[in-house]
Amino acid sequence: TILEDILRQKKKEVEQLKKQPIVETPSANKPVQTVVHTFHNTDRMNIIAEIKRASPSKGSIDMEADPAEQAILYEACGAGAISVLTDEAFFKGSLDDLRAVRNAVDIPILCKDFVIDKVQIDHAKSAGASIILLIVAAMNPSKLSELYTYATRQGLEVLCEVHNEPEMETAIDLGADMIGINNRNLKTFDVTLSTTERLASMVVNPETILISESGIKTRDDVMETAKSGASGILVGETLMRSNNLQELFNE
Ligand code: IGP
Repeated sequence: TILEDILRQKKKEVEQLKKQPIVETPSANKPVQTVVHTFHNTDRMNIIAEIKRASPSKGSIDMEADPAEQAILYEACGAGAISVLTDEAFFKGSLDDLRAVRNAVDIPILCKDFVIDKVQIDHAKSAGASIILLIVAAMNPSKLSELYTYATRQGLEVLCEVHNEPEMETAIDLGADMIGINNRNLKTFDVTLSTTERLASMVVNPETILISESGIKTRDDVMETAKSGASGILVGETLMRSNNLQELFNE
């Protein structure tokens, strides 16, 4: 599967990363709000807007995008946070994109990558991320718990991503306070928003923040995820392709 291919590549990258010095971006020390706090205190749908140049399922989306400019637009439109795809091999992003975004805006930044080792967390934090993604399907529960604890102790927030019932069980057992439900099946690339409805219904703790991820295109899609219990949505492609962002956000 694509996830297996990506993880095989990541293991190699991690060995390289371990040899590289960690360079802290000055703006990485900017004080930022936690999304868990802000998302709890709004009535409207919270949007995590993604910088995404390309993807394995869609190929190139916007290779020429200027991450700083795009981030400034997102922030001006009212995004609650910005997600930056930093994987290079499959998504054509980089930690340099993340640094550029950190310099450009003051809202929280999610480092969107396939994290399997602490060293990636160190580099993400130094580049200015305040949230990291941990994909349940990418590792066993003990590794997940180790990385979760490590990130939290560094003062980072964690978005814990799930796609099916057993993964949701794992995320709940972990005590994750922010769970991302990925509507895209990473094996088939099929997208079904009903995934959000199905998995959201397993969460009983009202404090848990649910983010519906992938394939959100229209106002109806947003309504559907809200009805399922999502307090936030993660949107990439639709925003990257839009030339009228303000309109999309206002809808
Ligand atoms: C955004 P979309 O369909 O709006 O472009 O999807 C986001 O959910 C997607 O990029 C994503 C992702 C991931 C990418 C969700 N989980 C894990 C890489 C790794």
